[in-house]
Amino acid sequence: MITLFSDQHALHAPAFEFFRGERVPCFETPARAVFVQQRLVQCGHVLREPHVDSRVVLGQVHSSRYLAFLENAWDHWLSQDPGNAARQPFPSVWPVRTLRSDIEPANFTARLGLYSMDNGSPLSAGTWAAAKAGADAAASAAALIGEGAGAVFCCSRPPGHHAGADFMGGYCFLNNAAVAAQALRNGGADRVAVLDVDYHHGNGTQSIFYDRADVLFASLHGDPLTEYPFYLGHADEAGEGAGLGCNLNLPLPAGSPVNTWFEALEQACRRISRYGARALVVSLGLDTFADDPISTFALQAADFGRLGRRLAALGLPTVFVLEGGYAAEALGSNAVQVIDGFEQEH
Ligand code: OKP
Ligand code: ZN
Repeated sequence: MITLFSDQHALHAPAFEFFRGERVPCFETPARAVFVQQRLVQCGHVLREPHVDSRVVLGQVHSSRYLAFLENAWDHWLSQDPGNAARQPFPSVWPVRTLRSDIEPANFTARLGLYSMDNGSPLSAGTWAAAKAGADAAASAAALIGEGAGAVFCCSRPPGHHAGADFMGGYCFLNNAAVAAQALRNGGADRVAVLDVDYHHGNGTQSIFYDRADVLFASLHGDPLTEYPFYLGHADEAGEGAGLGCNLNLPLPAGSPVNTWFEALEQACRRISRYGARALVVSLGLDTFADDPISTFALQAADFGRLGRRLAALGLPTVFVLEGGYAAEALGSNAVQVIDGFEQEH
């Protein structure tokens, strides 16, 4: 399988996030991608650099004012106070119900809140460059599929599936899976399915495509009643307008066993087949792993091979985009299990 990797990911390296009211080291670290990169190389995969600029596709899935804010956020932060170079910006106020989000405030913290769903998406100097390289990988993967590649794996970070059209959230800034799906549509695929197997619901991806019939979003994830992102991902969210019937959520109770997870995967796969997708994007979160420090599902290494084999059986050109997964040392082997399982069956 073609694998795409850019070392630009390492430019996104905030030091801490908030967890239970305290500053803790970030769970989403550069080491994550390095573990995957190293394992890919060890297993004989040849890594390529992204070669397509995602700028135009980004403008189709994100609002222009959000993109402008994100690209310039660090410079604006520094312009408040040069000492901010050693500090991390966090939002502290949000335009929730009754407040206006149509007017962009001049104040930096107010704008940061306008464009964030939580305080859990720390920025650093190189966030834009890293996130843009991930989006470029997604656009490149779609281009390679257009040229006849069977499958492409994007080894990128930060993840993307919580990022909506005009907000960051849950360690995510640019929605790489949405970029891949939109780029596949632009390349002529009539119908594209996005399957999100991350532990957390891909609220950003769902919302970007919610009113569209040309992109099916299917997700299995921890029940939002108890699991992040809490405010989206319920079973009754079926899509709206032209997109009604093109959204499938399979929330599972925290702590669900492996067989329950694979039953949900089976349902999602059958829905994708029935939809008649011409291409597949997989939001490949590996935080369903039993040893993940922030999640509660129970997959073991061999289960990731089984996942890869089931996805291959869909028989679709496939773009894999790395999302979450916080047992960093195990990420490489679990990612390669999926890839090798997929290739075995293809
Ligand atoms: C991102 B992905 C608050 C901690 C909660 C939310 C988890 C984001 C997961 N600081 N963080 O879907 O793996
Ligand atoms: Zn996750």
